[in-house]
Amino acid sequence: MTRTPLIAGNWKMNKTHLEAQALVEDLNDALTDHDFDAVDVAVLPPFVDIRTVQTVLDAAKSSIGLGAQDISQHESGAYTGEVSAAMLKALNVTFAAIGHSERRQYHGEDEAITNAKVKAALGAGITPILCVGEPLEVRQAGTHVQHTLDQVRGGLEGLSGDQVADTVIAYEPVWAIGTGEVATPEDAQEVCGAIRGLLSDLHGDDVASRVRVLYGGSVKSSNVADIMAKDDIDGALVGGASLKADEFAALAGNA
Ligand code: G2H
Repeated sequence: MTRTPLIAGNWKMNKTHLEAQALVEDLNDALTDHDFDAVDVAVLPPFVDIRTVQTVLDAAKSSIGLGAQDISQHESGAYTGEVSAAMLKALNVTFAAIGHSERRQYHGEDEAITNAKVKAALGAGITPILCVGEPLEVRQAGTHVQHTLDQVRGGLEGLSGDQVADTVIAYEPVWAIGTGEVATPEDAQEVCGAIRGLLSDLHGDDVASRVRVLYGGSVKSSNVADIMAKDDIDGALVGGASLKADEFAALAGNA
């Protein structure tokens, strides 16, 4: 099975709506010659910027995909501050990051929550990007593979094989996030390969071969090619390097 790589830019809590407008316009221009059949590109702006970014992408008939950085597990109602899958879907959002390590660390998101959010996204036709990965102390203890696979198992609990095939999994070792300390391609492949192995055990080779597994953590235009040369790595979830149009376009071009 050939998987189309995905480069997704997680803007985190950066850019006002006017800054977001400028960034996505510049990015769309910078990607004029990009082959979107070969490599998918998406941006994940803050919630308040999504409408603005959608308007720019629609007007330009852009092939850049639109994602959210989070999604509510609830359908609607008295959940102050939450944004539902239906609201995102109505803005042409096609991806939602779920269980990013910053959500796990600062908002207490555990497997029950990530699992409910994955189901909410899939229920609305939004592709979940389930983020998993170990903190430094777990890596140092040598239990990083088990730790990460437990997060995958928990996040995908109760899904059918077809639903699993519609998800994206992003392996982001916490010690490599925003630190400039990128995992070696071999480190990343060890865990991404183990994730695909788990998917195969749970749902068979066909499903496992359809799931895109991304690496995230200090990915830049200069290191993306080495990381993606590995068999089980199908793209990248990019933070800091997605905030400059030229750098992110170069990164997508090198993917
Ligand atoms: C990991 C990544 C994006 P950065 O959080 O999800 O961020 O590329 O800045 O390490």
